[in-house]
Amino acid sequence: EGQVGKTKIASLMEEFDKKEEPVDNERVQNAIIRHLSTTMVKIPKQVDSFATYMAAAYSVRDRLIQRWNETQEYHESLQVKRVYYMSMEFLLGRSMDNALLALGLKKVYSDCLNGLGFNMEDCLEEELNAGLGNGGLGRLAACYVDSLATLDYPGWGYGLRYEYGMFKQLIVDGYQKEVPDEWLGDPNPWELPRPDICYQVRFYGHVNTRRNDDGKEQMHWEGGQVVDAMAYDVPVPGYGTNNVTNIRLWSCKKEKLFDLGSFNEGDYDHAFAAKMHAESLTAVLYPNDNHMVGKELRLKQEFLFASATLQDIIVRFKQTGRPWSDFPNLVAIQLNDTHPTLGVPELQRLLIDEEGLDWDTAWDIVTRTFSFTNHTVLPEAMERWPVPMLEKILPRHMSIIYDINLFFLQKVEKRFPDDRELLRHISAIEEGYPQQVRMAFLACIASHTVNGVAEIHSEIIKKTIFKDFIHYFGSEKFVNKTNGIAPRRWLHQANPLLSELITSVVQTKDWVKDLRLLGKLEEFVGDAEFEQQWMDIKLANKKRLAAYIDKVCNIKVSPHAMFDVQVKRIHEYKRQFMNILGVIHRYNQLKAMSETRRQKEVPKVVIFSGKAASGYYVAKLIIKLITSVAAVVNADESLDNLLKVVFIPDYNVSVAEVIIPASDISQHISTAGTEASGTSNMKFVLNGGVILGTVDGANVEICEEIGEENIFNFGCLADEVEDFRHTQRYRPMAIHPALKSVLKTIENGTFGKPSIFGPLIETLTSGGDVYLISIDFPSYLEALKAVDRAYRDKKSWVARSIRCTANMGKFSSDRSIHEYAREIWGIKPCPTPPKV
Ligand code: B1N
Repeated sequence: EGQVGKTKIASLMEEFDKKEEPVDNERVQNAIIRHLSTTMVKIPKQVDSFATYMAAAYSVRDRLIQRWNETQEYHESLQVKRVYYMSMEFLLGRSMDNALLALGLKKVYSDCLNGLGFNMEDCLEEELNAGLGNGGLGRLAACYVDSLATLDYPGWGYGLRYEYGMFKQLIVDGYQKEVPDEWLGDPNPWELPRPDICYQVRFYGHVNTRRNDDGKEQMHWEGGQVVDAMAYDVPVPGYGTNNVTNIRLWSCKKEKLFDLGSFNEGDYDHAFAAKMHAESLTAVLYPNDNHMVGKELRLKQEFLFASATLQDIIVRFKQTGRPWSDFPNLVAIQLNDTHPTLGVPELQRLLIDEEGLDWDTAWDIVTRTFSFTNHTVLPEAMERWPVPMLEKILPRHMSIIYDINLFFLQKVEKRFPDDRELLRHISAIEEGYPQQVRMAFLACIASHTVNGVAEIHSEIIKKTIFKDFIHYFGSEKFVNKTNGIAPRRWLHQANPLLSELITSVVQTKDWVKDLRLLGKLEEFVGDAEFEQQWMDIKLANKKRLAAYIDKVCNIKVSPHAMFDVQVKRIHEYKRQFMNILGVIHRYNQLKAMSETRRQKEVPKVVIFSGKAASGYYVAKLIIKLITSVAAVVNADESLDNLLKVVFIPDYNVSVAEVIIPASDISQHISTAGTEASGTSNMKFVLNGGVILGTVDGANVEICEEIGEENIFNFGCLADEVEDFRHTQRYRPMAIHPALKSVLKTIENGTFGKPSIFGPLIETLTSGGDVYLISIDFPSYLEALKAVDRAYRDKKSWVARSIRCTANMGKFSSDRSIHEYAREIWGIKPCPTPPKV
């Protein structure tokens, strides 16, 4: 009876998922109305644009769930190899517009919403931003999942479901103020809770040795504290395909701290208070970009993430019934930087302690499964965990790490006998008080492939952090995978006007999935009508941004001025400080000019946006300097509106979608060798914006693709940096006259009490100018002049802008993912059959 029932259910459900609700205005409208009434529980007079957005979102979600089910069942039935992209961060932004475009539903929904008396833009604005990441690394993970889905690759993202994502940034009195980010709303229509997918994760405790049935000694990790990790699935639709990929995010249930005694004694309130106070491990994202903070809670987050993910992957593997030796044939795991590296000892532990495999068999599986992406060379970002902390929180893992390292060092010693220096350098355990585990080394030892994120970066890591590993492993293990961005979000969605123009001249929409097709735009350089349309669209996007600036900053800027943009995390190495020093220089120049001379200058709006880590004092001072300069410059009527300075608060994915299409020029001016890749540089150029940048990260490859006449480069080169740093350290006062006079403007109180900025200026003087602002400042000013000169020639500027977009094909995340799939993961596209 039960069997018959089950079969019936199975076949009915399979049929249900295969048959998608046809797309027509009436059916879509019905679905929205149904969700307004049932899911949202609204009566007509309560319906507003938020309720309507939510109802529309639920109706889209219904379609996504069916396709999700189909995709997962299909991949499971074929037992295809999957990649698992493990990342502590996924900066997804909003989902609705992306989903509508992917499913080809934008027009129908737009019509329906209009029919109901709402407009699409207003409804889309109701959605909260999923900001589960700091910056480039987290957004890259989101773009990569978009490409996995779009290209039909079997793969999932794994991450953490922070209750609070990246903080909201307010600007109060010119200073950054952090406010908690309640991104989840209640409820969040874009996540599917999975209360039945739950794993126990242990902390602390001790390790016992026991003999198993065949007399072998086995380790068991016991006692301590156990928390539950529960899965939430976020469906990610591919563009123009039936595939829907999954991002599985773990949420830590509040620790079960019910005091049963209190309940029995009738002290109900007190028992609850204990539960409410127990903080969840997944409460909040650490807001540090390119910086490690060695907090116990962060280590616990990393382990919760690693353990739940590996347990889940193993459960799924076991369902295939295949032998353990097949594990690497079905599973590839990518470590997004070192943050998920505890997955290495955790997989080793699960295989030997729980599944009874021997060390060598297990280690062979581990090393054929993992690969690792390095995203930074900044020393302060390198994860190192103190051995005593690991011993306390994860005793079994610490002993496994010791063994991994020991066996590794034994092999190194065999190859290079009597080289104690090499052993000390290459060890995953750094000597010192206390000893520390170098997570990048552990990840490297356990991975079959290690990659950097742009050509220049991949070369640098071979010469620096992984130098000794090349000596031992050879260089084949170290490869480059230049980052990419999703054309769906960063052109098609963010810049609908330009997308439409592109489609009309490329004569196909296929460029959304095949970005090299943009090459066709080159043929339209010189076509007067096309160039006019190109400029009109840039102007329209600048008007959109000007309206946003007016709304959030209460500053009026002219869309006819040059928009000069630097938006990214605030960091000394990214040198927003140098940018604002350049602005002050410009301000002084303009003030010193005669009226007639001034008439010839290019009006400019300098736009900044970005967050500083909450504990990063110098970065916060940089924000204060920018807002202080802005206040003075914007109020100065003698400048005839030739210069405006704007700091747009609370930079996030949605704000980026408005800013990026509106730039004339964008600045990517990190000290050479410090920015691993950068990805917003790609987004700006794809939208016809020109780069002013150093010879760093992906700027180098962008220059190769678009031609050096279409980019403004300046500054010292990566291989000169070491020497210059040395000189700067010992001649800190060797400061260029132009820079000196700019510093004087700050010190004489032009922008408020000079003492406020003392610590910032000291980074240049007594601080040794680690990021070489005083070295690059003169060539930076020259480059700014060159930009102004070029901008005055409108005809050649528009040609340059078109050529920029035309030659960005390489930087699609689709290209990156194809490379990872073929050269690292060994996975193949597996398109879910289309709907009948
Ligand atoms: O990763 C991006 C690159 O494009 C950027 O150049 C790079 O700076 C960025 C610790 C990081 N590297 N390291 C981090 C983030 C959070 C954290 O807690 C480090 N982010 C990057 C994508 O490759």
